[in-house]
This record gives sequence, structure tokens and C-alpha cells, in this order.
Amino acid sequence: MAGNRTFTMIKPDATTAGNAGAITKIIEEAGFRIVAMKKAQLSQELAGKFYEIHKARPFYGELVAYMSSGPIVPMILEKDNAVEDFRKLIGATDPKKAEPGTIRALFAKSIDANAIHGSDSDENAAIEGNFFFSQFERF
Ligand code: 3AN
Repeated sequence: MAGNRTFTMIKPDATTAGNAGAITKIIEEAGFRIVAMKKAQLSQELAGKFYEIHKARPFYGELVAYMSSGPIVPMILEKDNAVEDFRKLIGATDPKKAEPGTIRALFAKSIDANAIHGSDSDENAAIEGNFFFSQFERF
């Protein structure tokens, strides 16, 4: 059975551009409840740990440099079928391929500065949520 929580992070491009509020509004209007939320900035070391699963990919170095280059807004979200529904709401990794109306189609600048992250499985949603939030920061 699909789980009811996912993890997301508004990336430095969208946060710096002042789009965090507009993106959060779209997320809430799509029926997701915010369980945890904050603003943070990752060091290179922490960004490297967060994206450890992509270590072998050619874009890993750029991804880590980019994700530690500015502020982010991580969140844990709740909704039935959360992981799959949220991936639909954000659209394809490459904003040129993202469906019109999706968050990446509306706000992403490029494949790396693509506005927002969404967990790809229930297991990764739990790992990623635990990376950023303690049990006392979930409501
Ligand atoms: P998604 O975030 O859509 O799940 P993944 O998990 O394949 O995409 O990739 C993780 C992150 O790595 C993406 N959000 C994007 O920022 C970056 N990325 C993925 N593919 C590329 C690529 N070909 N070139 C540069 N960055 C990439």
C-alpha cells in the first residue's frame, strides 16, 4: 500500500527568486498538509550526504555545489498516495519536458536548477524527512 507522507525541498533557485510562498500555496491547494517546514542552507558536506545515492552520476559534483549554493525550504507533506501524487504535481526533472501547470513547468530554470525536489519512494521519503527533521518538529 502506498504511504501517506513525502518529503520535498524548494531548491535555491526558487527560494532565492522569492517563489517559496507561491510554490507552498500550490502544494497546499493540491491537498497536501504541511507536517514540517523550515528554511535552511546545506553545507557542501551535507548536500553530498543528502545526494549520496547519486554519487556515481556525472552531475553529482554540480548537484552538490548547486544545492549548497543558497537557501532551501525542506518540508514533510501528508496526503493519500503522497509520493506519486507529489511527483505528478512537480512534473519531469527536465522542465522542458514537464507538463504545463506543474511546479517545474511554472518555476524551474534548468535541469539542475529545477525549483523543487520530491522523494521517489516511500522509503526515500522517510530517509529524507529524517535527514532534516527531528520527531519534535513534526505536527
Ligand atoms: P528528480 O529530482 O526528478 O527525482 P533525479 O533523482 O533523477 O531527479 O535527480 C536528482 C537531481 O539531480 C535532480 N533534481 C536534478 O536537480 C539533478 N539532475 C538530474 N539529472 C540531471 C542532469 N542530467 N544534469 C544535471 N542535473 C541533473
